[in-house]
Amino acid sequence: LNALPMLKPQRSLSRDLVNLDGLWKFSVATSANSTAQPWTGPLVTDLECPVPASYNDIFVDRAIHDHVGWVYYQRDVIVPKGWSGEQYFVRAESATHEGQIYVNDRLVAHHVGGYTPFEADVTDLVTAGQQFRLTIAVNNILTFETLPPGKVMTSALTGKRTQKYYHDFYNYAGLARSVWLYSVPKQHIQDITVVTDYKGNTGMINYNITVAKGTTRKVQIAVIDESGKTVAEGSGATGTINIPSVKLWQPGAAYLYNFRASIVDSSKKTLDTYNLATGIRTVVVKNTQFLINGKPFYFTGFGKHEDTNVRGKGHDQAYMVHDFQLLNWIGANSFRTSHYPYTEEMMEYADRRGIVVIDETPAVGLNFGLGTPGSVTFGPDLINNKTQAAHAQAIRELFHRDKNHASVVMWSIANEPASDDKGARAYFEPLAALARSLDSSRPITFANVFFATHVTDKISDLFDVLCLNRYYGWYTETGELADAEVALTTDLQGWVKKYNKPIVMTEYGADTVSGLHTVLGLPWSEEYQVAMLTMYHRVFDSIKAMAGEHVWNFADFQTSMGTGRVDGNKKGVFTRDRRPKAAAHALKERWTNLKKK
Ligand code: GCB
Repeated sequence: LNALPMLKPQRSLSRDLVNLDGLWKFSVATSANSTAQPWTGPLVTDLECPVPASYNDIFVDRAIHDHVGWVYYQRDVIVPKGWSGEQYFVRAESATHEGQIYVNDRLVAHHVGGYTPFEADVTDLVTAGQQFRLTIAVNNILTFETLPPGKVMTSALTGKRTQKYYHDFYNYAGLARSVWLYSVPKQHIQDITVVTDYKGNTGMINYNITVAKGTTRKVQIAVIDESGKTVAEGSGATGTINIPSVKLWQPGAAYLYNFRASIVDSSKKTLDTYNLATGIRTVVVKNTQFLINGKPFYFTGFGKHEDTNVRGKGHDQAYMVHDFQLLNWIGANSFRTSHYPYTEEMMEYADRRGIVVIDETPAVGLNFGLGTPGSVTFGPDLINNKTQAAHAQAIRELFHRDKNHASVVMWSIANEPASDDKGARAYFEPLAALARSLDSSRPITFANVFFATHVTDKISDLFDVLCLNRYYGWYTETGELADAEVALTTDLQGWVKKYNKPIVMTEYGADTVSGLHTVLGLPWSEEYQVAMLTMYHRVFDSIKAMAGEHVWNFADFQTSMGTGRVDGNKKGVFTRDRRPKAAAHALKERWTNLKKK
């Protein structure tokens, strides 16, 4: 098991951090063996790779682009001399899909799972004021023991290794998020969990704090509003803080309190402080309604991807802010982190912008039937107990990282698994139970694939909300929107009849070549994308249980090579460089009008 990392590092009066982003020395392992040990010395390479960025599209080198296996990033780091007496850590926000951190010659951390943070305590290895060689080895291999699953293939003709996988986005790899060196005092706050509620005008923050071993001093809490005023105080590692005249966190109207936890000694000296931005809101599913702060919430927005030109999945603040501007422009109130946890910066930004998030694990592609009808997905040599263990760990790590975000209103524990497969229930029942045991304050869901119908699906009763991905008019009834409308209506009515639960259409869309126009409104044209979305909306508006619509996808994005994709998936409402297709204007009109209602 990966050890769960501490709270996201931050600078406070007691904590410091050094950002390690920039150009790192970079090299690709020449053998499949991770212990080829290039880290025992300075890397011999003339390549430098930016962090954060996926490495695949950076170099004009097909061998690097297609590489299967380990790569190495290396740089020198100095521990600030003022840190003596502190405890300090190296933290990678992600290493896709497996990472190993080395301090000089020593392996200090190993982590499997490409989209969650991990860290190593390096206090005893490097003295404050000294320099060390930091190497991070990153492996991009996917197997049936990883999420997402995959399989390494070897060409019978040339022996070239390729990574096969079952999901529709490119297997970008490397250090796509920031790397940090950070310090905390010896007596420090390790973790905070907040769950919020309100009664009348009084807000409540139920909290639980864990402190480092050896912490002897008391925990104190102050809650500070956006104007800087302390509005409530408390003490003890666990409890409830009441906030009079509370300002709720609302979709589209964020309000964040600073939940400030401190460790204070007997002479009132503060040893450690952590500031947690906390929005007070409730989420409840009641019959077919999704209630935020007691009011029905209708999701409008997109399934997104972390995907841009050149940097691949590399986090980029300009794109992050611009994407949120576009969400606002188009009238969207939410998105799903399809199909993996996004960078923590984005979750914090969603908290601040009042954007609602469905937070998804990297469990995508647990479905072998998509290519070959009649095939089985769950079984000893397929998606098996080891996949399930990795899946459980992915749920633990995601929930641990994102549990305090007001923006996160629901967990999606998988995208389009073969939920009609014989083994689906045995696989998912314990995972749904685990999710509930970790967080009883948020509903859980998974995104259902079209051929696991309300008749053949075996797991939807385990979840709170029906999230459906549907492609009538695209993969089936291609170009025949009248047929598609009947099929979609019949499908939705089937779910409505069987379950008393809210339905969110978490994917619907059509590949659209930006600039392609047809007077007849045929597939691939901008006209067709508009017509298809309009048809879906007509159907949604006729079904009371509908609780939202997320178009697939926010923007065009890169996929693996194949005859069904032209330089990637073109279902974006925006192009990959974020220019609007005609559908963007149509959606803006609908969603802006929905907001007014
Ligand atoms: C889906 C998947 C998504 C794909 C999309 C498509 O059902 O969930 O990852 O990109 O279809 O465009 O085919």
